[in-house]
Amino acid sequence: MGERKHNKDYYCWLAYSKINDHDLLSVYQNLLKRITVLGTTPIIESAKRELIRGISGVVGIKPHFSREIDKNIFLIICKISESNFVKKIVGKENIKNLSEEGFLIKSFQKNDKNMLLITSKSNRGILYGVFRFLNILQMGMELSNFNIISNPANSLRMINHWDNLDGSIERGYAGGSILYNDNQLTDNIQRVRDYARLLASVGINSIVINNVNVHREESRLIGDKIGIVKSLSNVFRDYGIKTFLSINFASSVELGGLSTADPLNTGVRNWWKARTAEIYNLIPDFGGFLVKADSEHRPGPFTYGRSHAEGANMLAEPLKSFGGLLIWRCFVYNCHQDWRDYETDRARAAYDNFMSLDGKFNDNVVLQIKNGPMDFQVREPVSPLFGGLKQTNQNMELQITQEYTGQQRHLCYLVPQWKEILEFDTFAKGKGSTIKRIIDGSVFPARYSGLVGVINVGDDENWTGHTLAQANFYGFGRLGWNPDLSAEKITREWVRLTFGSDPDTVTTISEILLNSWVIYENYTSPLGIGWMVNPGHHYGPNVDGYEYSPWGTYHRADHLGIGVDRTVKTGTAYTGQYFPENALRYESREKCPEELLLFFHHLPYTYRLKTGKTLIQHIYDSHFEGVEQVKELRDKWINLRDKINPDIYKHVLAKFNIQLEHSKEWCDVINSYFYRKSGIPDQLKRKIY
Ligand code: GCW
Repeated sequence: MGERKHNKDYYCWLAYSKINDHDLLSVYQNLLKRITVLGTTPIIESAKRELIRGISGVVGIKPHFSREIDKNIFLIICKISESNFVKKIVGKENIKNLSEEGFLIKSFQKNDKNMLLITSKSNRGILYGVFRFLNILQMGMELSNFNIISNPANSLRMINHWDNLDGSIERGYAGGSILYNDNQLTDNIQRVRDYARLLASVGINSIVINNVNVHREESRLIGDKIGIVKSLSNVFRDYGIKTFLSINFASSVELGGLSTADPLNTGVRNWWKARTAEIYNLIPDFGGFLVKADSEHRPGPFTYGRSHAEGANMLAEPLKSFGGLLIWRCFVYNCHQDWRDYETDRARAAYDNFMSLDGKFNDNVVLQIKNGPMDFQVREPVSPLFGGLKQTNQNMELQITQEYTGQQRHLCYLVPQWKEILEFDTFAKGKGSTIKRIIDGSVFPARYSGLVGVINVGDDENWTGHTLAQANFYGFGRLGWNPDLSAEKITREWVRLTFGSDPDTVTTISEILLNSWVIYENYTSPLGIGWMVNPGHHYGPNVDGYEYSPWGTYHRADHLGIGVDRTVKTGTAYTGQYFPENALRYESREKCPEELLLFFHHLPYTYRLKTGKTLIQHIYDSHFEGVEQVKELRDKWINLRDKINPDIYKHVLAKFNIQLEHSKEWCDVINSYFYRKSGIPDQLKRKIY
């Protein structure tokens, strides 16, 4: 009905372009003109709408739906419980192996005819199966011999929005909020629906719709502004996505007019009980709350001399009777540090604050831990809380929005970084206790756990500012569903769905993406040191930007050396928070992985790396090299000129031009700084300002 036409990049990986192969096209047309779909729930209706969109696009016909299983219809889509016939086709073994949200795509024969079944135990699973099926069509695969069982590894696959009601987004780099405007719900609800499709297509099943920094206006989302939450949850529900809210720990004071937010105070407890009941009265399948407490000036239980377990459990209790979750962030650290203080170490903070609380949280509380101990830097070790905590539900929080990784002006494709994190072995329960197995609950049993991403979308036509940053969104979803997928596989998939199947295009764009993270690292902050950005907005180089400020993010560079001594022997003893296998590696200069060397050690500029180069020479070289590598990325892109939609081609080229300019600035600023500090010249005598 007169749906607005958008630019191509609006449709992301769901553009559903028509396939070129005529023979295949007529096979598809024949098989898909009628489809059996049983069930009439809203999620099934979404699946049907998606089938119409997808098949109309890829195959060029609009399918008709039948509500009966008929031997003349090739494709059957329904829940297992809808039909005994389907149950038989699925078979006992598959029924046992399918999880609640998983799906099965299975070829079978009936009366000598090939047929195909998409089935699941749940409506959600049907929707996920339909999206996968539409991928299969886009890839132009033959529709026979399928027996795909796909279960999500993580029960929580969650997006966090840092959107504020006024329409701004904290750390948003793609325009304003798609959810709110001027303290109201957006008037473009169709866009929210389109967004829900994108989320469901990569398996996201929950969403927090407002910033963890909950200000005055957003506090009202659990009060007189709850209507906004209800409207959004109506959209997301149809795509199998549960809606959660970030709440203000001090709401009982700011909203309820009480004099305290003490979690052990009966008045406070009753206030939350009543609030929670009212929310569920309006939104019976509401997901729960996310809380940032005692962090960066947000209120929390510390004010009242209470622990974070007491704070979290107080909120979790009333949620429990409605099946809700309480998600509590571990991003708690001292942001009033003095740079002369060499003992306080921000990296230690999450572990120091939460380890002693292991086992003290209610079973519907999930701790949300950032991937690293600092704050989404281009390179950090993995937070030692993963594996440390054994009796606590845990989520890992990743930042899809590129606060410290080029803010969607630079290309920095994060899937390789996330893969490294997920594959990291904590040794918590012997070898193989990888992060991916900790967050999916298979090392230590967890009732609820999973992967959370702070999303990178805004109201720019292409959602993510930089069109290639859509790949981070896609890749996050894919890893949440299946962390075993390789970065290469995810990348090629995304490129094919977004740019079509031309082999040269797929290979080239995949290479561009896969190399971009390390390139970004090369021309920014070396060897795990991080930061060195302009304070506040965090874009562009400023070596001492945070060096003398209270945020605890120091590099400790002087005229002799650089790096933070976090060893047990002579430093802050942060290395001791890891299990021995990792602790010993990090403790030793020689064994420490070089990309993290300065995170763990303070070293002289003359220290020799494994390449034989001195530390200072490495800094010079990697920065000059990083700039050259950006040029190479741009050249590769230019070579694709005739193969890519002209608008997207121009847009991405413009981004690469900015990236190149700004990478030069990084290179110049960093190299001049360290040349001046150390007095050691570049062996290759390149120009250093
Ligand atoms: O990285 C810091 C960001 C803040 C953010 C905070 C957090 C939402 O600079 O903007 O606040 O982390 O994760 O709470």
